Amino acid sequence: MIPVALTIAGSEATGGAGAQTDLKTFHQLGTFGTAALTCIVSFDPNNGWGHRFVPVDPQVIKDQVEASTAVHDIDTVKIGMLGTPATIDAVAEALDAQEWKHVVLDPVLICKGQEPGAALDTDNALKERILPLATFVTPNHFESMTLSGMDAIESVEDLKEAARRIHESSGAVVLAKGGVVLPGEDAVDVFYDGEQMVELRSPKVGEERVSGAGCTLAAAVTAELAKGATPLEAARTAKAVVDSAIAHRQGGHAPFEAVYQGAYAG
Ligand code: PXL
Repeated sequence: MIPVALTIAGSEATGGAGAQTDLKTFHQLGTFGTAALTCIVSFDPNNGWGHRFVPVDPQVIKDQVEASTAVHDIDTVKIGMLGTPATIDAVAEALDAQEWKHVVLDPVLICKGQEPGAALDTDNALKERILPLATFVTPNHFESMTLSGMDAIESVEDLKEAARRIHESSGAVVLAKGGVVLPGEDAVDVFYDGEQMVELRSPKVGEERVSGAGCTLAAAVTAELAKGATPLEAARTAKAVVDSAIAHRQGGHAPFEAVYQGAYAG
């Protein structure tokens, strides 16, 4: 049997991020991908490519998880963009319906195009309801500050401190991403599982963020865990997948480029 991985994530129609990215990554890494959509994001080409955001009905989210887990034996799930407190409740309830070996959380906190007030509610609900269920969490620079309560993360040492704090509060394995935000020639991610603190480094590919890099990283971790890798092995492979996906990125008519996973050979 091909290992199965489920993503619970938003649709981003252009194929650069969200569930589309997760499924491509799952496929490239030899897993059978399934998806439950939480929301539909459509960039607006006539309004600065802002996010038009429509939540999926909470019951429909639960129905999708029920269908996917009824057809397949799934013990590994990735959580991506959720978007509203009602969505978060639905996903927490859906996850409660069975045991999971791995719950990989990409803690997408603020999505452009949302009301700041609504986003704060969403952040708090994510921390209260989903973070405690996570076994592996992949915060970016901004999310690491929010989840650790640190005011600034300016060095790899700061990032390690954030990873420690997030692990202590959640119990999850943490892969904190420095990305292009931290200074230096390398993109540095920090892995911490409560015992090992490991720096994962690779040369930065340009200084611009590429759409979908975070989704790809968490999806690749998910696929590798579904295949039986250890968390550290999964993190190392995921970093290599993201490096390849950024190197082979795809441009278009939007001012940002998008990752492409299809060139990763493993
Ligand atoms: O990259 C974060 C992200 C995740 N999920 C969806 C998105 C985005 C960013 O646009 O649209 C659905």
